[in-house]
Amino acid sequence: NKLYSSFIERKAKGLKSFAVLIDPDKVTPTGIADLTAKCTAAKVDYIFLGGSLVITNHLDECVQQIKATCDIPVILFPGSPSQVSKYADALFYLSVISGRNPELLIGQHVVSAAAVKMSGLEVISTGYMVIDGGAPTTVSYISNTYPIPSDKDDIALCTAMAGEMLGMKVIYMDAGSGARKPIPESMIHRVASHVEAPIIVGGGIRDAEKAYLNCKAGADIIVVGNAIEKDPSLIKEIADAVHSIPVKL
Ligand code: 1GP
Repeated sequence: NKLYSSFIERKAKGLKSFAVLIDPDKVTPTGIADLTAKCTAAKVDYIFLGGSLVITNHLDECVQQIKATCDIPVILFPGSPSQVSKYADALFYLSVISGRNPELLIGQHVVSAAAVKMSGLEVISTGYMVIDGGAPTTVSYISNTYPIPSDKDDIALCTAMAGEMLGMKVIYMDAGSGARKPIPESMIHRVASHVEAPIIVGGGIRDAEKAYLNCKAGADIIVVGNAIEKDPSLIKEIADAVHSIPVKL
């Protein structure tokens, strides 16, 4: 459990982490090399790899290219049960606990369980919470679930607590890729104050200031995809902001 242990160790020290999300559908081999060079220079902590669709069939190659060009751990963030690659370091085994779609709570897990087990990947049980991002996002459409309203901090908290008590190891709060409105700090703070599991926050984060404020509010790992695709110089800016939070003494 190397990666999960790194989450726990970093959280205990108050160290915040920055993850760059790569969508396999949106990158080329040269694009990957450019991106991983920037991630290495910026000291990015993790690379998350996945997308809601994954139209192309080159997940294995994509992971291998990332691994060949940097030492940053790659964690699969699958949008569907087919997105498993043994070349990655770990896999978020996501249960969409914000929704009431049984397929995404347990159905697809049953379908993919044998393949996941045989892959030998480190499996990180993840309570995945979709939060309303101001307009329907791909994740709310594809998952066929209602997101948690962004002003219902207590619903988010109780959902995260339930996930943690069911044994989920991390809580992933996501406004959805390209969300108009990222998750409010008040909701992150409410969840973080009563949940011990590491908290990943993403969706619609476009600048270093929001990443910093989310960390101050209690997020442990900040994930950014869309904004970085548009402006790769943000990788360094956001990484520096996330890493500027002082460690616990
Ligand atoms: C989506 O949390 C991620 O699942 C990242 O969202 O692409 O909006 O940064 P963005």
